[in-house]
Amino acid sequence: MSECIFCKIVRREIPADIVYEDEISLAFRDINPQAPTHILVIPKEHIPSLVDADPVKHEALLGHLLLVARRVADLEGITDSGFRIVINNGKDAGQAVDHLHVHVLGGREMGWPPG
Ligand code: DGP
Repeated sequence: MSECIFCKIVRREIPADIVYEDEISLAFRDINPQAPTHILVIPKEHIPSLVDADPVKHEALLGHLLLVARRVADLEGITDSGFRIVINNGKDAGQAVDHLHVHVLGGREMGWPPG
């Protein structure tokens, strides 16, 4: 059984504030929010990071995650004001959890470029 913290959330072994779920994805509030809305959208399948996604096998899954992110933004009421989608990949990007996740951030104005 995987020791991955997000796999444990998928299996309900540790709690999370889940806002959306379907057969292949789960969305829950980030434990350390960087904006009024900060939600993580993950595949239920353990894929360590974006570069580990298979170009053929995971093509539809990656599209699905983005569409779920859009849906979550709708559920949170931040579609009109705007929101940001972030995928951190690897050390320099600050990826801390080795389970592919899409950050959905909104509810405040954001700067560019990101830090
Ligand atoms: P990243 O730096 O892209 O790997 O972002 C990982 C995010 O995961 C970070 O913003 C904090 C969040 N996180 C880490 N552990 C937990 C947890 O146990 N529960 C929840 N809800 N979020 C977590």
